Amino acid sequence: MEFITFEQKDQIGIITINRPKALNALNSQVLDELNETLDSIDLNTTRALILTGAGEKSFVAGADIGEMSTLTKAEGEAFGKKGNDVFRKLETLPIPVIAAVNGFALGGGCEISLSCDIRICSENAVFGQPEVGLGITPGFGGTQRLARTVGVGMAKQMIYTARNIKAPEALRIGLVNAVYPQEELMAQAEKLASTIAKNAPIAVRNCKKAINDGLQVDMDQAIVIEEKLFGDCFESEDQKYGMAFFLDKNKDKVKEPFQNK
Ligand code: DAK
Repeated sequence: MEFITFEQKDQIGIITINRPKALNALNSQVLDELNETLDSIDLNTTRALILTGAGEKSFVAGADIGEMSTLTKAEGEAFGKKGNDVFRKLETLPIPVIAAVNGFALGGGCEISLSCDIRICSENAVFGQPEVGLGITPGFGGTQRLARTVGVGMAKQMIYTARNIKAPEALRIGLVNAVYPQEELMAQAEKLASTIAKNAPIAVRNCKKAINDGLQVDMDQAIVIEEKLFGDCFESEDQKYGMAFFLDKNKDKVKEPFQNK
């Protein structure tokens, strides 16, 4: 792989988009490599994933404008499909994904962070959807996921004005959950991922699926989705162990790791 690195740290996987000369912009090769990397993750051992960008300046500065500039209509559609398929794969990955946004997250960069479950960022992070200033619409789900995350009014303002926002504003509007000094960002992302990884993995996965799938349908259907995924947990050994541990009155007992069974 030329532009993607993958590191396995116990139960946490870390994907780094590594194309710093172009501020980690997404060209076709980056998208292909990201797709391949997502396919290769061992979901039996990996319980949370972190996505970040190489360097201290940029998370992802968007889709590659140089590559896009000469596309024909058909090529533009193919590029858009490639991006959308990878972003959707990230969004529907069974395990939680944390975006550790370490700088610019513009256009496709903001959109890829929105495909992750949770966003945290460094103090120098900048978010925005500059597409209308380039003569295009956001094409990797920005018109859809931004509105679902920060609300319709704020998403429309960001997209129509193409104005970038800094980390404190991203925090205020709920685009990120927390802001950290750059040097603490990855440690904080790993701490968050470890906290998630300690919980029962089947239950965590079912929560992700219940939230994501439930948001696509009305409340009557959404609670049925939740009921089914709740019921499924009772077929797991982790549910039996987790509840038995709580009910056991022996004060000296030590909680064992969940087995993902
Ligand atoms: N693409 C390609 N190269 C990029 C890039 C990008 N998005 N962003 C930066 N670079 C490159 C620069 O060209 C420069 O390369 P060299 O000149 O050194 O070879 C290098 O990275 C460093 O950038 P700067 O010299 O510009 O660095 P500065 O600190 O001065 O400025 C910046 C940083 C992030 C403010 C600036 O680079 C910038 O404004 N970049 C562009 C940000 C942007 O507009 N991003 C959104 C791209 S549009 C669709 C599918 C997808 C999309 C749309 C539709 N369909 C399916 C319909 C997605 C669209 C986008 O993401």
